[in-house]
Amino acid sequence: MLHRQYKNIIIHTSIVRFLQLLNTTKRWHLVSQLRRFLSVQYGDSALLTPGVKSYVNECASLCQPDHIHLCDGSAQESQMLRKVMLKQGTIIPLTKYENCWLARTNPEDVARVESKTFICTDHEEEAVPITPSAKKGVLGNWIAPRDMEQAIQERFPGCMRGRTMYVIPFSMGPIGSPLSKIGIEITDSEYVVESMKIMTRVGNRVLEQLPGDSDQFVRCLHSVGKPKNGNTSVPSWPCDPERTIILHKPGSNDIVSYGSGYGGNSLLGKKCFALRIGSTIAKREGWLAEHMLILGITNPKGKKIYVAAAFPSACGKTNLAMMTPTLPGYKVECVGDDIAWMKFDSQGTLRAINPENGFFGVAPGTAMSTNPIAMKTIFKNTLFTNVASTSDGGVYWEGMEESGFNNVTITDWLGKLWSKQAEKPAAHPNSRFCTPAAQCPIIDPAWEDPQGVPISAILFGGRRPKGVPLVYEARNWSHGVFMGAAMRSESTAAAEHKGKVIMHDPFAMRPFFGYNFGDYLHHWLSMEKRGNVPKVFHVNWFRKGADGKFLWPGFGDNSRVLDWIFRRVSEEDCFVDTAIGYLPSEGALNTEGLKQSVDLKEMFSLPRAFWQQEVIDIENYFKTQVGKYLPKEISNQLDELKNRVANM
Ligand code: GTP
Ligand code: SPV
Ligand code: MN
Repeated sequence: MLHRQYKNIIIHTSIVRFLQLLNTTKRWHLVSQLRRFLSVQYGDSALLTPGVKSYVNECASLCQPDHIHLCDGSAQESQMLRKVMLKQGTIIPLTKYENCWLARTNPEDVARVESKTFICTDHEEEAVPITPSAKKGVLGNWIAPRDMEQAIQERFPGCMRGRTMYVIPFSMGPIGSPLSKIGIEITDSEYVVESMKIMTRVGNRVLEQLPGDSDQFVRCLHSVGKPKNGNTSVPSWPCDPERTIILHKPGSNDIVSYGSGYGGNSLLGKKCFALRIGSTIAKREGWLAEHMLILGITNPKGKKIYVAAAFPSACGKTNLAMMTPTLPGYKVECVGDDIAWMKFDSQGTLRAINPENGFFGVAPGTAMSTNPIAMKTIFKNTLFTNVASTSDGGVYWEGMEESGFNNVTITDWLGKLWSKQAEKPAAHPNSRFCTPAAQCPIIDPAWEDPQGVPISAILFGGRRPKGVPLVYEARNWSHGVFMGAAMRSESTAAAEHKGKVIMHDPFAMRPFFGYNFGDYLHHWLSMEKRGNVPKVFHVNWFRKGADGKFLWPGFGDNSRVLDWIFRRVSEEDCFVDTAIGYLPSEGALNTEGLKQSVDLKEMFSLPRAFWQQEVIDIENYFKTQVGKYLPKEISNQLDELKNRVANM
């Protein structure tokens, strides 16, 4: 209806460039004259700065879309895009709830593809450690500028023919915050537009933040792509899994993503911008961009602290960020569930913002018994992906059994009728909800504070079925940085890994580093000189007993661990010194009112053989993966741990 040929915007841009040479009044007059015969597209191109305009032109001439749509972030626009998606069969309405929708993807496009994700720098070692012993590094993939250009030229020319190109101006972080950054995502997916409108702040307000004469935005080009043979096997979810590629060029703040419409592959503000490009900006500017949730916790005395926690994908960030404490008198409030940008203020306090505006959370396992707050958040204005649906217009996934579902039929994520006897899960293990953060009933009052919230503790954690205790504290900052570097976790469905293996995932950032991990460690260590560094802890909700069951009930009971951390932040003497760090002293973990009996002795035991092997594995990992880039402080920490473990 409101569309205009893409060619027009190119003509339009040259005219606007000319107009910029004129004074404001003359310009305004001419622009309004021009708009009269050029306005066939959606949105107001006069709002674009010259930098944005030339980026849009560049992308349009490369991708050759039929139409260009400049997103204004409005509800009317969403209505229009939903109509398009309904017609294409990309989404179906979930009539049981208010303004909720379900998307089913091409089954070949269900998770981030780490093996096809690259960082492009002139020299390889700027992006990844190069070590003689590593056949292939696992701390990221490097691509040469020439090869990146070739990859683009092989995929993008004409890839949007027959489609509309959407231009999404978005802010990571509250609009106008000194900690926020702006991006422009170009995409040919309505699903991406609607998801970005939930996950980030989108619209004209964002453009107003860009100074007219500068290019200070991250350039994010995305196309779902077209397979070489022209066949889109699932027309409602076009993609090109064979040629999917996700490219980042930190030097020019460029992200280029082709072939996938899913999550972190296509919602480019998230992992691509806020972490990969973000970490390089943060390094340059002296702050931290991390894969961390942020929560506020108030103790029974009314004292409040904020903590940030890094767990790998699908290891419990959303659940912890929204937890309902089982310990009486405690209150948890949520600032963010996935990403933290942290910077010291002029007083030397580490302050964090959540750059996102929504939650892209794992659906399976989310239930009233585990995460009631998420359940109270997600049943309005939410876009679900790859969950199962019910015949009464609702959703279903593994973990929701407790809510009944006896009088309905269930259709699985592939669109097939499903029964509880089926061997395969109804929802894809990486199925997700995409929901506005503001709807969360325990969203923190300061979650959009432009100054960020003060961070008192940093937690690292992962899925460690064996040997790693529920919680322990680092002896000092360098030891804490070492703990982050030595993190390991069982693989999950959030990426393309097969089977359950214990993988090294330093800082929960392994798939998200934008630059050499050795330099990243130096940067972390340098934080101690920049301000008052928080205490560092390691947590593990996932230790299993001999029966193969979790030793710890987790979820709301994790408040007991937060309570101990809170007391340690307040310098309470409630710890014992051990080989691996400070553990809660006998009786220090509050277990009053625990609903199940917990084998505390087993949960806090430090098996000597396990830790001896752990130290060897860490040493081996550092040697083969980080090599000469490993800071001396970190290898010293490893030596000290090794000595302590030897004397355990
Ligand atoms: P990403 O969004 O991929 O970064 O994941 P996340 O870190 O936010 O993980 P999330 O909170 O979505 O949890 C993933 C899975 O872990 C879900 O199936 C949860 O039910 C499960 N989980 C979370 N917390 C706990 C816990 O304390 N104990 C146990 N046993 N499982 C948990
Ligand atoms: C993760 O995998 O850590 C996620 C989901 O948060 S995605 O946005 O796909 O990266
Ligand atoms: Mn994540």
